[in-house]
Amino acid sequence: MDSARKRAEKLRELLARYDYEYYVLDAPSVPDAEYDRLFRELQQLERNDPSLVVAGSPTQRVGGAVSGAFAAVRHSSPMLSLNNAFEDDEVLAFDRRVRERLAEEGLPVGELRYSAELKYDGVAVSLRYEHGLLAQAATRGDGTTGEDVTANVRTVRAIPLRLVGIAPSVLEVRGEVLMYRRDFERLNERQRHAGEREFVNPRNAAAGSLRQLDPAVTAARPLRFFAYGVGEVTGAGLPDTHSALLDWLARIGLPVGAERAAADGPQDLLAFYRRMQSLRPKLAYDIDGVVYKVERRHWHDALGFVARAPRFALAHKFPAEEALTELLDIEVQVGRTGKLTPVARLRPVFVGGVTVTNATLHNEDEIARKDLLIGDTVVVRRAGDVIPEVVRALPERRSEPPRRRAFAMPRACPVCGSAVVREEGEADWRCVGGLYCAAQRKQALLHFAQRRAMDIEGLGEKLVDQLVDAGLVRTPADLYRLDVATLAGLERMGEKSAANLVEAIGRSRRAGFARFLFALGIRHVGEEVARVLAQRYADTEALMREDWSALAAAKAALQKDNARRRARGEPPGPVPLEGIGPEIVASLQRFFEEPHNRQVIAALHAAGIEFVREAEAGERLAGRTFVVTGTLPTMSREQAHELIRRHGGTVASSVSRKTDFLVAGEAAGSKLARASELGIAVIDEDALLNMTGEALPRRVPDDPDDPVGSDPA
Ligand code: 5U1
Repeated sequence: MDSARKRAEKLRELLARYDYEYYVLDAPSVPDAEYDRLFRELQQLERNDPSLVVAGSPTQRVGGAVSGAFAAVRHSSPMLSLNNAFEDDEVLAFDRRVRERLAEEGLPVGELRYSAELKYDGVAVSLRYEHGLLAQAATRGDGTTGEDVTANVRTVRAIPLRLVGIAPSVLEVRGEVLMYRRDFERLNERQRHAGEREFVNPRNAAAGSLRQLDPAVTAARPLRFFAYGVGEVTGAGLPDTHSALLDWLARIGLPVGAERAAADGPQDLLAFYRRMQSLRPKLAYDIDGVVYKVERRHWHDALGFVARAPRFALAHKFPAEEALTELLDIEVQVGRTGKLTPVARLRPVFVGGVTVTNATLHNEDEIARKDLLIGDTVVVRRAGDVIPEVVRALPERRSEPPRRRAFAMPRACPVCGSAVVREEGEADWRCVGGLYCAAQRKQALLHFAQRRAMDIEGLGEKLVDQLVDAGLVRTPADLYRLDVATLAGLERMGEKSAANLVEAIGRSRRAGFARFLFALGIRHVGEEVARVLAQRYADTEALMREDWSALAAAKAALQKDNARRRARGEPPGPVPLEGIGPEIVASLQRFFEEPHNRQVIAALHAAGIEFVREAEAGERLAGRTFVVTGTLPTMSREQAHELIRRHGGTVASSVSRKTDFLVAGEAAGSKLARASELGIAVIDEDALLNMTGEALPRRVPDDPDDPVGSDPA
């Protein structure tokens, strides 16, 4: 047998197995992108040599398999699939084809408009309503014949059993059944507790739930539905545009996605794509792209079909969020608080729109739980801006030793050789070297200098590496002794950048007290805790004088008293340092009692650090209350909140009469409506930045060991 024939056979075998896992078991072992890659490879082999095509080849079947557990349903009009585009050029080509075709048909191309909506990552179903009553529900199956899942669909509360108002004698609604991400997490938690199989992702959970043999099980699963089209319609005229059709479906009681737009041409379509791509991580459910459709429905037939996909529509897919690669090695990084983090070194792989080479593995338990061996083929996921993660290994693709080996946590710090300890009840190992450990020193300096802390522009990783390795800087206080001549002698530092850095360090001497406290890197003291502390204590002296044990005891007594008051229906009394629990208090005590830390603080004061009242650091927004909603063009919601607070403003979560400004971005919803109702000023991101007098904010690079502001150490 020649090698192409052998390869085709292997591919058919693999694809058949993956089809079975996906459609019958609802438990795929490989990402969709891997399936697509193998599928395309087989298609190519068959194109090159048509004698390789066999009747049972997966390329000869469109869509999924039918498991046989449910009765077959022949769709009265086929459930079509969509042509896919991945690149902007393909969208332009789609638009050109549509225009050419309309012109050939003698239709007024100048009146062409599109509608754009989300491509839900769920399970396609067809709902048949007869005289307004849900009569049958079927999965897509192979597009011609699906499975009868009526009994199960009847338990989905998002799907009306009876339509509202006048309904056609027959109406087939096409749409997607899906599961919200948070419902999926909860379901998997329940599955875990019950010792049952967990689902790989919300789509598979939705598919598995829909295809339960016992409808009572489906009923207990939180499924949702979004309608996006119609099949057979008898006994009614429908609106002529796709947008109006969706509005009509919503009016008769069917859930329709809110994220939609009308578009005049491909540039509008691409703008919608980009907006939805940035909205994607914030949506409650998974989407895998957007769908464009020609607005005028009576032009759809004129445009015709290619195979089973209509020419009037196009799916513009987002880059795959999961891909396969090889786990080359597991290295250990030491963070600011000494935490040892295993990091996966990966064969570079393009996923979620970027090339990923590393992913944090969090701790040794995580590696054991995922049963990862160095040398394994692993699934890597990168969703939105979330840091990449290794989801699981594919044991069936396991290589032989010596490439495959188990990971063991080092018994000494890989940077300074100090002992490492894992305290009871903790998941992490820590180096006990403290500031003796160069890795901890470097991370502490980077934390001190970051924008949200002392904001020393230009003090980046490469420079900190050199300063620590050359012994020029041991603690943050040493930074204030650096001069231009010393800095200019370092690699990649000219006179000019050295002078700029010295100036930035100098500027940081006047800091807000909360920022300074955050900058010290006290365990468990993120920005919010630092703000609370800065309200109660005027300076570091006051913190060093505090009797933390007495404070902890007083807090515990007051909290007990408040619990009694609440039980009596009385209002609770004030508790000092509200929201700061015993763990944080203990950490403050440890930090401020440690002689080395007291020395560093004294040295910082000797270097000229002086505190400005936080409001002085920026009081342009003082006394004003802001609510932020929608997707802002450059800032995350958290960054906008931080900016407002930094300038003395107050952030609220809902719009009320007390709100002064609503900062609204793309897809602002009910808050925008409420603000207009109340006559509250609505501003955009630019206006907010102008009010603060700040230039566009710089993004802080993520440190997987040390998410800014949350201090997980
Ligand atoms: N939003 C949306 N998803 N989706 C999937 N619209 C849409 N249209 C589809 C499919 C398969 O097919 C049309 C041809 C009706």
